[in-house]
Amino acid sequence: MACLVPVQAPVTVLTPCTVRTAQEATQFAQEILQTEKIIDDLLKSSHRPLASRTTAPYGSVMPTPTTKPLAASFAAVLGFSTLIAAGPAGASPAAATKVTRAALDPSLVAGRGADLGFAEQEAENAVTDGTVLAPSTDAYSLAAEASGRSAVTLKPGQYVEFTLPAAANAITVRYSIPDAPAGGGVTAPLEVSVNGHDHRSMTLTSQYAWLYNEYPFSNDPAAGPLHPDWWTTECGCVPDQTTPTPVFGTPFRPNHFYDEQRLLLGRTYRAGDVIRLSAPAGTNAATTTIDLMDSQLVAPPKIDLRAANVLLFGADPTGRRDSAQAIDRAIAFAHSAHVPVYIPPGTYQVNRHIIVDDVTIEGAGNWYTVIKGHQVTLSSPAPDGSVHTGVGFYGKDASAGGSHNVHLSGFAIEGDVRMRIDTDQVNGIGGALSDSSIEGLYIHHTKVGMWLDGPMNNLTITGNQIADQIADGINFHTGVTGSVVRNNFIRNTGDDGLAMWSEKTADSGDTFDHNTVQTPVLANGIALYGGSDLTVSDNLVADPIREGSALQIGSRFGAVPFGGTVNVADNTTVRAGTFELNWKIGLGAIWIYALEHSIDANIQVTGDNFLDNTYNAIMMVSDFPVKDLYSITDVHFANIHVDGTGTSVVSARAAGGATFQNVQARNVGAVGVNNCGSFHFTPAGSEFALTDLGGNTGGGTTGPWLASWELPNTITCDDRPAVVAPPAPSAWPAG
Ligand SMILES: [Ca+2]
Repeated sequence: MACLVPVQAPVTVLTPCTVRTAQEATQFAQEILQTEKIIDDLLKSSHRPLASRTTAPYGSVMPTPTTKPLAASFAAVLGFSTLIAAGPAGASPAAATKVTRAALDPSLVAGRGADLGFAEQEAENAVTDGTVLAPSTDAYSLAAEASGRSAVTLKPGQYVEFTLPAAANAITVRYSIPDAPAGGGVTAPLEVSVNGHDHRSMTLTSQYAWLYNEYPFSNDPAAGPLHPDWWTTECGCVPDQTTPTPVFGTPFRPNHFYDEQRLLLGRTYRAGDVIRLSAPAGTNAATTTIDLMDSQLVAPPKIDLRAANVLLFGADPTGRRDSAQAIDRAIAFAHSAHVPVYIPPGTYQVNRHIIVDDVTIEGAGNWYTVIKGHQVTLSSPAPDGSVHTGVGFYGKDASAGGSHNVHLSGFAIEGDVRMRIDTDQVNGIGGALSDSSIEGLYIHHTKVGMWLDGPMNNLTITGNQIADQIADGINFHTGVTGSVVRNNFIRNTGDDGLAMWSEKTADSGDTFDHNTVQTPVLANGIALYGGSDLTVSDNLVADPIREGSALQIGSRFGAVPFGGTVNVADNTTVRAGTFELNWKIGLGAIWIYALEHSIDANIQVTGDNFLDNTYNAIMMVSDFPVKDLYSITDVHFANIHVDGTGTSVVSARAAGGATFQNVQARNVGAVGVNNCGSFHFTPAGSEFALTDLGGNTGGGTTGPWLASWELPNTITCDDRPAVVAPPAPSAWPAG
């Protein structure tokens, strides 16, 4: 146990009650100093000595009870104050490599999506002697999974370099290197230099990339189809009922090619400084593909001297010893002492769930405090069906009452999940968390970043980054109510980026607001599966790749029907409206899908911008076998810009109807409305009616998108109209 011990007025710090002897005190001090050493290692990857560091160790006497001296010294170490690194002598700052958001000019997405303080620069806009990949949206290709649908491939000895747009002390590199010949991934070096010096090396990995085959996917590039008894789109057949048995090339359906890695640069560089990423001549990776680089100025580590410091309870910040029990002890103490738990900078090994209830856990910031685990195979399956466990912070199960008043902030969770097993609870955050908050985490290499199993109420998720997941980014599953997901950045999920899944019990009163979701390699950017009174607002969704689109409102997966009002307001999507590989038709950037029930809730789609749609902007569809069972009604589109469609603005393949007001379109590649209704093609027209409420202007090669001749229900059904690639999106004239 630990106590609040006044060390020296006016400072009070927590020290362990068990520290009673000089020997124990010395041991404690050594552990603290060891942490300091780790912090140093974190911060001094540059060659500059840390002469400026003048701080006392954690937990020792500080001049004042504030965190200023220590924070200030970290600031100095990081170069926040006067220690800005010098640029090339006599050189004026170079023009910065173009800064983008989701590969778009930021002015096109102002006020939408997340702002987490980093600047995105696409490799395809940078200086390189490598090969720029031709843009493509074809699934199973490096280009399609890249941000902006392009990247740069380096051979050994080649480079790509980015001119910083603003001062930065940290970068994130999104990259892909090949798999091992038999699967399982490889590691390979990437050299990083600034202005031709300050060389350092990153170790890239493909151990968390490269999935193959059919759901739930495989790490084996040589395997034949996992489900020869399933209808398979590549042959348009059921393989094991087909003679001769079709043979599929290998690797079969390779995907999930990319990974990202973060690097603290150890000092602050200036706008105009040039960061070069090089595939060294001797690299074992035949190709190193760089998609983009994010750069930012990371704040100094946060310090909380009044909290229960996990080091006092035996946690090992070097990552060598397992720290799970120590963190448990700190939580137990914090719970009884009514103080937060603090996890200082370092890497902490945790290979199981940390159960949280009525506790606040804060790290020093997600660049400094890393909770990292390896996947563990259980000797026998857990009651929940898991056959593995791994690092994660879990509320209690809803059936046990769930957890309440949990507040997690400022740390990273680095998992070790390489395969999708849907019964495994190997998520970054899990369980039921009511009246709780999750803020400022970085979650990487888990199955799902945050998988919440309700019923539960009032969770706020803000300012988190979730990357390189095997499945979803965040999923509100079953009876999650009154909860908000705001200002989060989600990239490279293996399933939906953000989802509300009302399986059996409705999610209601929830909001996804101001999030950015990029490159989900499967499924949708943002998906609502059933539920009531839901809001999806001011999000930015880019580059969905297959079997999904940017926004889906879907009655499927055993979800309860939609109810109340569903608001989809002021979102921007780009390069969505993908090709559906099973149906072999193009989708819409927003995809409303009645598969298991009719959709008759009040759905308001207002203020959204659908940009550079590969196929359609808007699709309403019921699957063919249920087209006479379910319809889509009470959907209303207003104040929308559609800039570029490969095919139509609206594709209707269901019974029902929708209203349109001030839906302005340009660069439309096919007939404005592709109306099939429910495929009876009677003289009365399509079973889907469009209502023109005025202001629906613009169009493309075929004239106005919503021409009077199309109303209310003219059949214009065409499964596969020619695709006209639209021009790049541009600013919409004012007014
Ligand atoms: Ca890119």
